[in-house]
Parts: sequence; C-alpha cells; structure tokens
Amino acid sequence: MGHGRPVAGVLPRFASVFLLCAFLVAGVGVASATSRDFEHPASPDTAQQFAVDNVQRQDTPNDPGYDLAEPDDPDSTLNGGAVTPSTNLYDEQFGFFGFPSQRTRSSALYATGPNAGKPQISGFNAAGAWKLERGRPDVAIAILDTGIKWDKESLRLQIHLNKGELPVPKADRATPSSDAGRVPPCSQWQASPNNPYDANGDGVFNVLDYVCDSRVDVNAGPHGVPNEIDAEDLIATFGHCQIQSGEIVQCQRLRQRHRRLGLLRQRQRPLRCLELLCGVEPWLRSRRERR
Ligand SMILES: [Ca+2]
Ligand SMILES: [Ca+2]
Ligand SMILES: [Ca+2]
Repeated sequence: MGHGRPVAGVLPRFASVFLLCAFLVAGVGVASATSRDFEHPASPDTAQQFAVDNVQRQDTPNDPGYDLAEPDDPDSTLNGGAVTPSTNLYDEQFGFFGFPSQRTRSSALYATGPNAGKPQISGFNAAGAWKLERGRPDVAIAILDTGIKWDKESLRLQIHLNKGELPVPKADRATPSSDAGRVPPCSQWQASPNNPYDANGDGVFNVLDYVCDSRVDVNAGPHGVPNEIDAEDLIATFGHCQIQSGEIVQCQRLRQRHRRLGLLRQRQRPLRCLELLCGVEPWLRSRRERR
C-alpha cells in the first residue's frame, strides 16, 4: 500500500503521534450524522480512493480532528455538525487518509508510478482498513518515541501494563483513589477468575485495576495526570521492585542498592590510578629524567 506526500515533512511530523491518534479514532462510536456508522461501514471496499466522492468519505470516525478541513466533513458546521471547519490540511489527521485531501488534490499529483497524474494520498489508508476492522483491544502497539505523554487522557487507560513488572493489584482501600465513576466501590471488587491482575473484573488489565490499591499514590508520577492514576504512578511505585509470581519480593531504590553493594562508598574515595598505570608512570618519569 503506497502513499504520497503532498507536503514535505508531513509524515515525520505525524509519525510520533500516530499511535496516540489510533487510540483516539479506533474508540469512537456511531457518528453524529444519522446515516453514518463507523462501527458498521456500508462498504467493504478497502482500496485507496481518488475520486472526490468515494466510499472512504462515508462512515468516517467522528473524531472532531479527523477531517475538519475536508469540505464534505459531516461534523463540520458547514454540513450541520458542531465542528468549526478549517481550510488547513495540517489541522487534519491526514496520516490516516486513503484518499486525497480536497485541499491538495489539484496541487499535489503523483509524478511517476502506477498512479501518475492522480492526486496524492497523504496517509497509509487507515480509512480503508476501517472498512474491515475497527481495531482489536488485545493487540499491543509499541510506541517508538523519545518519551510518553503520561498525561494524555486518550493514552492513560490504554497503555499496556507488563504483568511481569507489577504486583497483583490489591483492593484494600475503602474508596477508589481516582476514577470513582468508572469502577465499582472497592468493597465490591471481584477479580476476573482467570486473571487476578484484572482486579475490578471488567475484562481488561489497566491502570484502573490499581485505584483500590493502598500502595499506589495517584500523584507518584511527576509527569502524569494530577490526582488521577496513570502508568507513571505505577512506575514510580513499583518500578524499583523485584516481582515474583505477582508478589513483591523486595523494593530497592538504585541508591539503596548501590549503598548495599558498597558502590557509593567506593565512589566517594579519591580516584586512584590503576595498578598497571601506577607502575608505568614512574617508569616514564625515570626515562625522562635519564634524557
Ligand atoms: Ca469529521
Ligand atoms: Ca480491569
Ligand atoms: Ca497521576
């Protein structure tokens, strides 16, 4: 599946946000337009589209930022929706497109290849993939980036947690530390029979399974969502712990571990030359003196 680049730098700019956007868009429900149904698209046609009026402009996701610069966006106030339209391609999630934006269809054409002369398509055709599949929650996606915005609400409940690095959540608080509207009262928690990590029994293992765990401070992670649990809170709480069979064996901060191993004490000593160099240096000096 090929894609074009109507504007230089388009794809690099969006490469790092694609995964986050995937969470946003994959989770949206029935579109606001009565005839639109993202979850049950009328057409199964997954192919890239080049005409202005095409199947990938139907049953679109209702994420307000998806295609707000397209004149036929059903969410736009121009078409009876609530979204303020844009005329700027960069305001859109064009990396998902499997069709040319109307903003570039006359100015950006394929110069060579099988689509020569046709308007360029900026995305990798997620729009076509959505004709078949809206995404599977059991698929883990790696985020290859220089950092994670732990405070992104769209990421907070979606981030994959590694059971091997976390203890089985406890439900020993009287009330949830955050997200009380999303989970049952702690006293009613019943873990999934086959998955003790799914402490609230809702079928998924995510940060919400720790909101009744008294060990976790929802403000432990300095970059996450204040007063709400996020994955960085779990890293700050358990990241220095050794986990075995879902239980904490021991927790040791790096400094504590170094002190136990005597590394800090060694570091505090003045640096000394290695034995070999100590032997060489007087030998060099004696040679210099002989000259
Ligand atoms: Ca839209
Ligand atoms: Ca759960
Ligand atoms: Ca937090």
